[in-house]
Amino acid sequence: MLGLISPSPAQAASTPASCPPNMLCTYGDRGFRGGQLNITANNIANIPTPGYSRTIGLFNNRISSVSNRTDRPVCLYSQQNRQGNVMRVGPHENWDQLPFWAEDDAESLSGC
Ligand SMILES: [Ca+2]
Repeated sequence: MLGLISPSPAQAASTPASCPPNMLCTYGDRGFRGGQLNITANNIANIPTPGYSRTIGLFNNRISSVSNRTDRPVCLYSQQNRQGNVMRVGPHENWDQLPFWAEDDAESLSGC
């Protein structure tokens, strides 16, 4: 083999025990640690609603890892109201460390 192909964090990480089924779990630290904010799949389905981003107020620019135990993709945005850079988290993906350009940068989220 020429070179080494590293698995993405989504492939490398397994589902954290702290994240219940049908929840999107966001964490303030890498490795599913630190403060945790869970959002139900139903609430994700109800996004986008203007101002939803207030819900992650305390988590603004803090999210470092994510477990998506819902059946729908979720997008994290670097600015309020679904603006800015977009980090897509697929259904049942586990990111024990967000990409450098997305870590500590999300301010709003939605189904996508
Ligand atoms: Ca963080």
